[in-house]
Amino acid sequence: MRLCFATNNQHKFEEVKPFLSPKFNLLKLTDVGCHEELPETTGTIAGNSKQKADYVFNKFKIDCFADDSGLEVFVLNNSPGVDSAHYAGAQRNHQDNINLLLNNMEGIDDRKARFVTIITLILSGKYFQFEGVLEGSILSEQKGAGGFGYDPVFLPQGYLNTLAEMTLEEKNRISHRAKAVQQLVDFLTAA
Ligand code: ITT
Repeated sequence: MRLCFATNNQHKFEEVKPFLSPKFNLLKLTDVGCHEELPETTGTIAGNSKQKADYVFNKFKIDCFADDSGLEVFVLNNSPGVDSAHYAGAQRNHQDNINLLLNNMEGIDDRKARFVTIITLILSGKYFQFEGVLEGSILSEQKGAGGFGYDPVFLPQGYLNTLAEMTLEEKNRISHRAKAVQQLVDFLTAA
């Protein structure tokens, strides 16, 4: 089955690939001729996930899925949430985002946070959504050089290492994205 992963985020692609290959023929956006940014303007994670998949399905007429994810920090009213990628501005810089988050949380004891991923699959014109959540907390300084985004400051509940200190395989055993993708794979396998 040819299935396009509608993302311009190479890290997401690398995390998701092991779940789908070689059983499914996973295509990148560039493989289907898409070289542009995808629209993300709905204001919600579920909405943006559907919007990105919609864009690719309508323009390139291919079965596809999109992942929209965000970091929700309890004490910050669940921000950055849907704005996670551009929390510190339109430059969409991971280090700037982390710096702003740590500044906003300076002196705050309640560090509870969670990652959320919502995947939207469009298969033969039908829509399906899958959600994954990873609970944890925000450290006061960065640890580790792996992963991407907020991984260096995110400590999963029950673990001693941040997501950035884990290998891709370790992150894929527990992550929000892995949980959503596993549901996607189970659905596709049963379909
Ligand atoms: P696409 O829309 O092209 O898929 P993107 O990076 O813009 O790529 P999102 O809109 O879902 O993806 O942005 C989510 C942001 O949340 C992302 O840029 C990171 O800053 C952060 N994020 C998402 N998943 C993450 C993860 O597993 N670890 C750390 N940060 C993550």
